[in-house]
Amino acid sequence: MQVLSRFYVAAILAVMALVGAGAAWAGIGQPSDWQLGPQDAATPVAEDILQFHNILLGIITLITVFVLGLLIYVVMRFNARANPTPSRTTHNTLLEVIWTLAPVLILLFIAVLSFKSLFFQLNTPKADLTVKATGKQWFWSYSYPDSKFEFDSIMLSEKERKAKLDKDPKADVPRLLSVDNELVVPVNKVVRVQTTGADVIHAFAVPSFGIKIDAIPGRLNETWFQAKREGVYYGQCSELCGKDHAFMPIMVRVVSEQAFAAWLEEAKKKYASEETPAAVTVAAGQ
Ligand SMILES: [Cu+2]
Repeated sequence: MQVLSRFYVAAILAVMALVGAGAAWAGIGQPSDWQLGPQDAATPVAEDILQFHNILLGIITLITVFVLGLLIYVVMRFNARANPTPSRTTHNTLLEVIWTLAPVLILLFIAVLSFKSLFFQLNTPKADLTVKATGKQWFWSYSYPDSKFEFDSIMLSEKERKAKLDKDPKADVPRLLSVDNELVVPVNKVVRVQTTGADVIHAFAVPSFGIKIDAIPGRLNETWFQAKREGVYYGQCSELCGKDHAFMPIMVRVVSEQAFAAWLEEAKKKYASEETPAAVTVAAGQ
């Protein structure tokens, strides 16, 4: 018996250590090895979602423990040996009212919290910058409507990744997430993201920003984020869109306001000169 209880204590301690370390393991901007739970939050919306997630986790843990306790009690108290002559009682009005009302109240509480979160996510505050993400088979195009340029963002192949790593062994080029031209935005600014699809339905999702929104042909969807920390944040297309659905990652670099202004000037020149209509490229046999 003692060996068994020691085993249980060890198991409970191990689970607690895992849960406690989960926060430390959760990657910011990208998944990390042995991660438990969602990626760390980098925006107010993501923080809100994480908080909601933690509250729900508390509620379902309490309910599960309560139901398990009831089951154990019934098994111990009312088995044939402990209770040889069972009572024939049916119906208990008070009990029935309680077990109907309690779940309703719990669900109402969850509904109110989730509506609050939903409004927060869908109500874009006054935006400092607008970017438009167009999902294509199978890459993203980003445009900055205020600055009138657009560019394609294509996943790095294994060869391109290796070349980058050869040049700089410390380069942060996660497999299947790194791209050639990433979306660049300033830190602490409200960025409005408009999404649409050029061919089929895609979805623009960045876990650390708490955003996931469909990119639908013929429609303009909108979401927003306000990154609180500089850094690189990754996401993926989250709507099954064809054979290379898994290979159209999203990479967002959040930089200081000065760095963004400098990048914007450069990008205007760089992407203006690359404006070759696709038809011309095809016609030239390239
Ligand atoms: Cu897609």
